[in-house]
Amino acid sequence: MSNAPSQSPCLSKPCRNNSSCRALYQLNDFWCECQANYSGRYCEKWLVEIPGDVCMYGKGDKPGVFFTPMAGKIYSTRLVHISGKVSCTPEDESNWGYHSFIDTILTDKDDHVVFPEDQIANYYELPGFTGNSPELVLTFTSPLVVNAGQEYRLWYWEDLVNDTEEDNKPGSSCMKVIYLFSD
Ligand SMILES: [Ca+2]
Ligand SMILES: [Ca+2]
Repeated sequence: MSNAPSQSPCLSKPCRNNSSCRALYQLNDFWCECQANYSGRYCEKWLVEIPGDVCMYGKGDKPGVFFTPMAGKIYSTRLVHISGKVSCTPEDESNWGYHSFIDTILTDKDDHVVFPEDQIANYYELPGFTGNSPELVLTFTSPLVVNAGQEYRLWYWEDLVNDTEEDNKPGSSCMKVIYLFSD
């Protein structure tokens, strides 16, 4: 009898979401070649885009409201600016905040702060981004666990805490919301 062929590291089908498993026999390991928009060792994470634009106003208790399309874990939320500006004074305007500060706060439906992660409703700095960056990436230290159809809100900080919003321009900043997600 000849020896049985060595067992493929891909035999257990570790790669998910229609990705291809590439066996690394010498290391007894594998890597997963993901489809577009998938990532992670097992291609277990993918991008989920919320349908439509989400618009956050500078005042008037008008956050951008959206709903999670499915249950799972959110690793990060990418906000891509589409149009419009918010302002916290009559003179300034920006996509997300004020100069180097980010004033875009993610809350749940009860306005409890979800991001920034210290859960204090305040403006903050985000390395690599400013108030006028074309996009923001809010990365969670531990994934946010969500149900399908769960409501979230993106607030302009002054509107959330009702801090000098009277002198803000009435405009809104509209964005695409894209999650890095797994089930
Ligand atoms: Ca103001
Ligand atoms: Ca308000």
